Amino acid sequence: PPSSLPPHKLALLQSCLSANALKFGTFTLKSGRTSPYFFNAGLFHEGHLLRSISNAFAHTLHHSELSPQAPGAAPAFDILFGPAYKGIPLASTALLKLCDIDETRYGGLSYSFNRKEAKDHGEGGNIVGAPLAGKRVVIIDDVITAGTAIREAIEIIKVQGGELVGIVVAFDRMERVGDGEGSAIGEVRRQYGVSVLSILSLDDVVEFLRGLGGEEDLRRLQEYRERYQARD
Ligand code: OMP
Repeated sequence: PPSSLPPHKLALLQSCLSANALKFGTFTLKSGRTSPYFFNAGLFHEGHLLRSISNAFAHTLHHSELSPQAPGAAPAFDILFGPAYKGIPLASTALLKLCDIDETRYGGLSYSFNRKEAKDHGEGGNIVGAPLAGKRVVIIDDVITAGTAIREAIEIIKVQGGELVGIVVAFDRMERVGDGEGSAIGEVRRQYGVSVLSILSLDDVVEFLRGLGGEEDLRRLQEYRERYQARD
């Protein structure tokens, strides 16, 4: 049967396959788990792929509670923060796409990112783009597995005096953290009380493969999901 995924998810999944950003095989994750698939957002470097992923981020934000659509309502965030390195093009191009959607609404918002190496000369500071102090910040990042990378970004925002209001990731692997039952996204949501959104998830990939008829990959993904899926 054809998959029932919404168009913006299908479009990004098609781009993932054309960029080879979604690979099936045997991979070792940062967490130490052995995974039958891997999502590599660094491969969205061709213009049409960057357009596709930035569209998907902008669409997700624009249709979320972070951007209430009531007449006269303004976005609930000031800055898109893209953690170095992979978050940098994602946050900056997502903002550009938002601006294309509605310049009046999004034209005055900013992006920023951290430097990986501390800078002790020149303009100083380790944030490039808009300073975070006193601003409502949304993190834009590639993948969430155990949530380690996201927690590092949250710490940077805190140290800079920003207020975390949301997180959008391209891919939610929907995994349990360690031996617990909760998902990485669920735990961050509960701990910080902010919306954590994703464009694609493991469930979407399973659904997509079902439509394509990729038997062996599908079986391995379902096994993995059975083993590591969180209950939230
Ligand atoms: P956590 O820090 O465990 O949430 O893992 C997220 C990071 O793992 C990403 O920022 C990537 O560096 C890497 N990763 C991927 O890029 N794609 C995957 O499919 C899985 C991982 C991973 O190692 O878990």
